[in-house]
Amino acid sequence: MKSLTRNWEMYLVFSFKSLAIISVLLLLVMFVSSFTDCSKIPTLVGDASTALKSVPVYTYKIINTYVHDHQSFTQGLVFEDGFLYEGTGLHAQSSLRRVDLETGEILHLHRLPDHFFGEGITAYQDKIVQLTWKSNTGFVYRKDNFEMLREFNYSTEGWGITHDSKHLIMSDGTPTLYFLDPETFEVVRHIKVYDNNGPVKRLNELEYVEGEIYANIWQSNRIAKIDPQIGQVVGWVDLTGLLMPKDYRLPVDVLNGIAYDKTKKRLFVTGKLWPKLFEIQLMPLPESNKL
Ligand SMILES: [Ca+2]
Repeated sequence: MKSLTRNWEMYLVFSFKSLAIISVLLLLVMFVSSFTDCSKIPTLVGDASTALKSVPVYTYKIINTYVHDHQSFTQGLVFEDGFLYEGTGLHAQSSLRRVDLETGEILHLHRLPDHFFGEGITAYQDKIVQLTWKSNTGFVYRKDNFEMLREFNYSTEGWGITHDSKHLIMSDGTPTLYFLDPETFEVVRHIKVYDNNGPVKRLNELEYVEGEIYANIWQSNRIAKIDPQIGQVVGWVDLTGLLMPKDYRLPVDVLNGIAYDKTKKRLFVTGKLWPKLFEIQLMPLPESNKL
């Protein structure tokens, strides 16, 4: 009888030990499982908590309105040394021009050969770089007299271009932005642009503004403010209504063209065939309107 009791006690102890071991194993499995799920988050997102935050939306206040050549199919826009520089598109109509901001007068004009469809431009040091749409060809000019210095090639379509002082930054209509060595034009890295709804396509004209990349989204009234390190959209600018109905007497195309005056911190925007160019100030919408 004593022996039976002893066996029963040993059985209970063994059962408790087994239960404890099984519990620990289960907890371990749950922990590893949760860790594995987290590791599936793309490294691109980096800080997942940041990615899930709502994105601020900005509207605008018009500070100044200027004349813009309504025959200019704007594909690239920069402000440099007190002048606007504009790259225009369409076959047989593409150009690079230096423009007086106040009057809209074209001060210097370079026409591209008819078979090129001009796209984005950027002013890098003492040069202007201009892309073309489907010719895989870019041009480098002297900034002061538009003398052609060289051509270069790229494998994608050419849409927008800007720079961060270290690299040229180029769009091709997809969610990808390419960072190019400004001397060799080799791609040194790229980012995929995304917001809380996924990849953001149709990135068009670009401008580097105070540590962020601004990008026109083709065929929309929106500009994305993009973190250049990870591609996350950190703000949306809604420019709906910028061009008034009375400005539509002549055919106009989409919003396109962002230029930033680094010295006076002025932001300029226009559109393809728009009769006006605007200096605007971004106005954050209330918290409740965040996306
Ligand atoms: Ca620009």
